[in-house]
Amino acid sequence: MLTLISATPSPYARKNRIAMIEKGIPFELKSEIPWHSTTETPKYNPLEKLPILIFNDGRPPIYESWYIQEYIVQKYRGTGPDLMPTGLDDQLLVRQIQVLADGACDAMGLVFFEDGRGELKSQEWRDRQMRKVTGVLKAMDELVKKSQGKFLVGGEFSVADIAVGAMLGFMNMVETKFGLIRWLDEFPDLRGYWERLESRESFKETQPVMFELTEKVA
Ligand SMILES: N[C@@H](CCC(=O)N[C@@H](CS)C(=O)NCC(=O)O)C(=O)O
Repeated sequence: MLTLISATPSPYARKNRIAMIEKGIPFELKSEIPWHSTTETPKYNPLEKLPILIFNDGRPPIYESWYIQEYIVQKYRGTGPDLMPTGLDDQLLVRQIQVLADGACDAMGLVFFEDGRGELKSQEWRDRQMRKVTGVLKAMDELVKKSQGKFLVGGEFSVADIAVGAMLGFMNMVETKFGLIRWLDEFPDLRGYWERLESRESFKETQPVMFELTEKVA
């Protein structure tokens, strides 16, 4: 049995959860708050970040969400859907899309922490991060328009769709819960694509839920 260390709002861990559900790989979910003192993340990942995939047979744990996706795709080829197109150019495009989706989540995470810095907050820094988020949303909207109602790469559902869907689910949570961004009405095509993804069982089972940081980050 595999164990995934996850956090309930994490778009990164959600990608891995969705991939394993889509492929029918059984795993145990362990939800943590990686900034709290009780977190086990430093025990497994020197970067102290989740998601982390733990094996029960002595293999070392692996971390970094795109890398875990790669592991799942390569090691579980033949189990469930491939989640990766066959041609090299398409595969490279999938990885490029993953970079953008993760980067948008990274930038939004930085906005959160910047907003928590009180008088030390830099508006310029915050604007810079938000520009990245909207830049990625625009780029994804263009890709969706090109894909003409299908999936993003090669017409097949892949880890690129999972990355973009998890990123948009995170942005939706940020919009509805905190009002930090408005994208739902600004990108109707992107919204339609995201809503189609959210209707999949794997997306329904992994809805992001915000947690409360009750400890000072140390
Ligand atoms: N690039 C990493 C980002 C993971 C990440 O930022 N995870 C957050 C939780 S959603 C975390 O563990 N943060 C703790 C920290 O930054 O120290 C990935 O894709 O796995």
